[in-house]
Amino acid sequence: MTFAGRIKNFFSKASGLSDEFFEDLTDLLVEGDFGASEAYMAADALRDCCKKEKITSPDDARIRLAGLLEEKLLSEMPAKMPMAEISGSECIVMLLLGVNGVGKTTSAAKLAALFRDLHKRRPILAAADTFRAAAIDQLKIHGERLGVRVVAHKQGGDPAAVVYDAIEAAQAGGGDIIIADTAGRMHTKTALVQELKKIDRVVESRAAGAGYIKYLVLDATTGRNALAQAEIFMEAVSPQGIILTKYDSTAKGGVIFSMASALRLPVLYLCTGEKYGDIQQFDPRLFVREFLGLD
Ligand SMILES: Nc1nc2c(ncn2[C@@H]2O[C@H](COP(=O)(O)OP(=O)(O)OP(=O)(O)O)[C@@H](O)[C@H]2O)c(=O)[nH]1
Ligand SMILES: [Mg+2]
Repeated sequence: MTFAGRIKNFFSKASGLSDEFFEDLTDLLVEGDFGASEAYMAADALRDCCKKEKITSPDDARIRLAGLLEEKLLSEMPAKMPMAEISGSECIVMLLLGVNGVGKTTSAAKLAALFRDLHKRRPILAAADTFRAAAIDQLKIHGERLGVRVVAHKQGGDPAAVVYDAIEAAQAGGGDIIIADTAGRMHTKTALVQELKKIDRVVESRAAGAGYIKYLVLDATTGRNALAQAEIFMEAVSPQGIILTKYDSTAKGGVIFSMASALRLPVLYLCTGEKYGDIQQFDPRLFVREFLGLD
């Protein structure tokens, strides 16, 4: 049974809002990848609300919980959403960051398709993962399939130089949005951090005035480990938003609440498959309703 199905079951089978009900709800939220303290706080807040608002039926409590979780999600996200800030920019640079295998390259291709088709932009893909030869080829294949230009150097080349060239190509009239794939792994962590910082400096200096957004790509199936993975990137280049991938492969979404409170980063996109169209802008209200199995 899906996690949303279990939540639905839990509320529909509950006979009343007893202490045991709130304890079981806490456990269930933890199973859904909530952190223990977050689960406890959410159940506690629901208990207070139900008391104050004289809510007695579990069904009404579920709807109230949806409201509380949505409020929590919105209050913990930064007031200024990075997408809103950059959407009017003439030129946009997007950097995709994340550990290996999370879905950076696939997401870069999805964003290229999305920005071209929906936002009528002219994307350029930058193959700034020069660590593996296969990574460059993989991005080139996406570029061919999508009919999107890919700026690439040889394996082992300087990724910052790739991004530099992609910015030049855009400035020369070749495009208006640069989507850069980066390496998720290097020989050492220090090397990775230095490489990412260098790319960041190049964008800051070469694309001054352009909209610039750094996405942290996280794999939803890794649950709370995704938070630990985030640290190195938070330190290196301060990403402003999250692309959560492989949401189709997990029934749990509690980690999104932890991301909002622990990282104070908004989830901006949710990816739900391997096809180019499997990317959606994150909608907190819809997400909470799905998480709680509300139709
Ligand atoms: N089911 C599912 N699979 C995905 C999704 N996004 C990416 N994948 C798959 O995850 C695998 C890894 O994706 P990549 O895009 O190569 O990941 P990466 O972060 O670029 O990996 P490295 O270049 O090795 O660091 C591929 O098999 C993708 O097809 C998604 O939203 N859902
Ligand atoms: Mg890759």
